Amino acid sequence: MYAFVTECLVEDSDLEFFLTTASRDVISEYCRSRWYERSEGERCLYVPGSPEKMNDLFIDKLQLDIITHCTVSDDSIHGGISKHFGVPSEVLKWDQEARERYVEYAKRGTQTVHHARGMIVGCAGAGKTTLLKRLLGLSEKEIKEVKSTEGLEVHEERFELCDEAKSLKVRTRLLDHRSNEKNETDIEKKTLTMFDFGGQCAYYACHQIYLTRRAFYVVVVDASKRLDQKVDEKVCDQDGSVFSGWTYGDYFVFWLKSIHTYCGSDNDKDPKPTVLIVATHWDKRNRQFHVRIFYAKKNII
Ligand SMILES: Nc1nc2c(ncn2[C@@H]2O[C@H](COP(=O)(O)OP(=O)(O)O)[C@@H](O)[C@H]2O)c(=O)[nH]1
Ligand SMILES: [Mg+2]
Repeated sequence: MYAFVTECLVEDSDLEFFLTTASRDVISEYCRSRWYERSEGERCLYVPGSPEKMNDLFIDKLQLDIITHCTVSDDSIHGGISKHFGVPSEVLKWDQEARERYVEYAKRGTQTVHHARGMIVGCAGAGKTTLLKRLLGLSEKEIKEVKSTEGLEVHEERFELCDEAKSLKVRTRLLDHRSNEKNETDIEKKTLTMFDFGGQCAYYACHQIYLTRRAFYVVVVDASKRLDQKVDEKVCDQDGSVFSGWTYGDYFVFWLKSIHTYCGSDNDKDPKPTVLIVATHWDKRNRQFHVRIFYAKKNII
């Protein structure tokens, strides 16, 4: 069989015929995508990446099982698999066991949920938590009681996106996670979870774990401060850390760079993360602020 596969399938049309008519088991056993690195003695027939139709036939034949097939170690086929099944490309980078679990669940049936994630980042004291509380519609009195954020606060599915009004609505009835109860209308809703990152340097290392391409970012910056001004030690204890002596501008650049480093993609076709810059303390703003921020931003992205 192997001799037939490698010696008789010379033309594209032969391969196309083979991919269309051979059994799934045979294709699974012999076929691999173009840049797959075979192990010693492994017998394989390479399916060319172009014309695209060949890869599509290969993927279509194996169906969801291609996600757990060894050919996934070649990332040149990831785009095709993602497109075919709507599988996020991250899944294809998971280890074998995790991909097997994914396929097992996917075979049981899938359901589309619309859920977005927003990350509020920036220097300690910039006004991140205050901004979030305002979005949550809290009173001025409640906002004034805001305590400094320790670590990370997750406001799970607290907002709902209203398509018609193109606005956000604060959700009053939240899900009961203990019973994991989600009814049909809950599933249809487009919800938003916000992550409020504590600005203290001590947490910075673990923040990076949460940075994901599948989120939008709000970088908060205090407009009352000059970007070349050193951050107040009382607000952010940097002593003895790599952040020692950092300015407000350094933090701003740090966050923009972190987002682009951890949330960018090797593939140029993937959308870039959306970043909103919010200037707080506008009531006490520094007159030069907008000009400075423009230049700081220009130098990095
Ligand atoms: N004047 C003024 N004070 C603000 C504004 N936003 C936040 N603050 C104050 O700045 C301090 C730090 O705010 P907080 O939201 O805890 O900052 P975070 O560390 O970035 O979460 C608090 O005392 C807030 O009341 C603003 O727009 N104007
Ligand atoms: Mg905070």
